[in-house]
Amino acid sequence: MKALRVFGVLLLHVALVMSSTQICQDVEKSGCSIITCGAPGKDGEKGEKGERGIIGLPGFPGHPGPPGDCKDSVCEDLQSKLKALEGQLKAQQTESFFFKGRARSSDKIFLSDGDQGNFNEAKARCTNAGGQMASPRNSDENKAILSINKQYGFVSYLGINELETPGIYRDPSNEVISYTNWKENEPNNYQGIQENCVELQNTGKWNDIVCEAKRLIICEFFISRG
Ligand code: MFB
Ligand code: CA
Repeated sequence: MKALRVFGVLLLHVALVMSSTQICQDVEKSGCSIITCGAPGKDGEKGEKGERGIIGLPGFPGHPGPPGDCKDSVCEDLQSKLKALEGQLKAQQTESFFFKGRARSSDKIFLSDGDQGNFNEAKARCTNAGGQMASPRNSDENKAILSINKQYGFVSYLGINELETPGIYRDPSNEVISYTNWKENEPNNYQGIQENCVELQNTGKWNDIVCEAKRLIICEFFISRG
């Protein structure tokens, strides 16, 4: 816009110079001697401010704005539903990412983030999370824990151990266990080495192992029935 105005002023100036030259030549032709034609004189004083010009051309269209300028209630309804669905999808994606290893029994929930560790690491993880290492008390719980093994494709630790009294297996609260699901010929303290901890193999059967072995960490949390 500014460039256009500057150009216009320049054009006007050229036109004026040309017309004054024309007048000068015309006078010369008519033999008039009053006006002497020489080099152009100094610029005159700045004139008064001119009148406001005509309105300029419209500008280019702007960048597209954010979507969402609905024109009717149908659009508004769809838009709010879409927004809600997007929120739900995001929440579910987050949930399935963090809780892939999840299973339930009547009064327990079993959780695993897929990490592996030795017995002490597993025990610390689960107690720090407010639970304890998964310790099946019946075949239902054993199945639930097994389902997590299969989700990750790893063999898991159980909280059951004979650390306190060799030959006597206890759960994390130090109770002597009643339910067992040992594999054939287990527990065996293989090759005369004390295997004080227990793994849940992917057949669902138990095997005693050394507590330094790394296995899938699965924790259990009691669900209060109200
Ligand atoms: C043994 C088992 C032991 C080890 C070993 C590799 O069975 O009892 O705990 O897992 O396999 C032969
Ligand atoms: Ca064994």
